[in-house]
Amino acid sequence: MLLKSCLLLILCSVVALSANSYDGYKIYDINAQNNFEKQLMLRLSQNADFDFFDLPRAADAATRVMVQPKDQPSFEELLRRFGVDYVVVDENLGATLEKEQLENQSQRLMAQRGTSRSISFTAFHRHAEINAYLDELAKAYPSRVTVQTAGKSYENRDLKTITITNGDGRKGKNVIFLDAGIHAREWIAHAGALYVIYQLAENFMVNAALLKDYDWVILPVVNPDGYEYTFSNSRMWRKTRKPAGSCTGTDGNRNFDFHWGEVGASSLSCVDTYMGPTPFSEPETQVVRDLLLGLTGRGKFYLTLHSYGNYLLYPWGWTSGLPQEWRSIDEVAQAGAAAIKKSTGTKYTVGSSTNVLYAAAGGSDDYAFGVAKFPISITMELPAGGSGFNPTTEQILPFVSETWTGIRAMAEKVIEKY
Ligand code: 0X9
Ligand code: ZN
Repeated sequence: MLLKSCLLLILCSVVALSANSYDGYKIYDINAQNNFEKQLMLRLSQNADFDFFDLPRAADAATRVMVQPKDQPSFEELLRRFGVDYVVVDENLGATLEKEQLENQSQRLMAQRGTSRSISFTAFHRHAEINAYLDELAKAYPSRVTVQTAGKSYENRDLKTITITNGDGRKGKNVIFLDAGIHAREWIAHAGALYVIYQLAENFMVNAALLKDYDWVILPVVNPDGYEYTFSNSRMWRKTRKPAGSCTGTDGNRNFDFHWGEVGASSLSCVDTYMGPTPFSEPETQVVRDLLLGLTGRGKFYLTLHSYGNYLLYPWGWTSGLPQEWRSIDEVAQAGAAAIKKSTGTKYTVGSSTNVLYAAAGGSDDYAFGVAKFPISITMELPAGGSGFNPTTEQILPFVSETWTGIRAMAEKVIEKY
């Protein structure tokens, strides 16, 4: 037993060391006070060396940025020279992540003991475990749950969807389509999708009303290659993993063919918001496109989970103009925000992507609304944990259950309206 846990510990630390590429990385909170300082941040955000966790916004100037050791002296010098207000919120991200990784690893192993399920809400799980969970549900509830492989990722991983029904056999019902994890590092989003699946499939009696006239189709991991890479190599990876120019990966949420590349997307392949060489250059975005188009007519609500920032965003992301039907989408999003506020007091900001966050074209939400004709299309940015993308394992359950409260309220509103 002792030997076994020692071996495990050594294995864990080897994994931790190999996965820790953030030694000495610092995270700064920048509080740009005036237009000049905001422009300075905007400029820096276009440089691939600086990782802006919450991409600089037009309205709110506070922004969080991760900087590698070699750039820190010049970065701090620049901030000082221009008198920009900043604080260091993590002095050594590598050390933080190493501790968290060991904790997650032990929670993962503990969670799997004594249960027939491959996932839990006390740890972040690997892609293989998530896919195994979907298969377990299909086996446990064959009359209500089916799992399909909708396509493959660039590295050949299965992109599995789970369809949850009430088992009454009625075909052609309206559909709520939910996905998560187009951005690899936003782990709480993947967990949020799993919690929705858990509620609908395993807590069916309580949630039966949500499945009476609607089927749910859920793709919990849009970008499995990126997700696995955040475990094995680089925790803060955002993009897909297909080689692109001299770098790797495309921002899936800039790769959809709707006003592609017009605004808020980079044509430089090393930048985190790289739009890709062509629209739908990535097999993963092709899968989402085909699922969305396959649901045109039946698909009433598209919800895509991201983190972080507590936002419920709707079209458009490519322009500050609003779609004619914005009031209906706003009503649904407001219902979600109000339900969350009531249950936990957490505040969500509701509005169009461009108006409350920033303009960024080529997103899946705009495509679902503008091309696949989903009347309600919403991006939900879950709350931050740790320095943003790394909530602790104890935060998972409170975050995802709160998220579920919001999703349930939005779904109820959609079901009432359509
Ligand atoms: O920038 C994004 O892709 C999303 N924010 S995140 O911090 N998770 O990266 C917001 C997307 C909002 N929708 C569009 N701009 N279309
Ligand atoms: Zn995201």
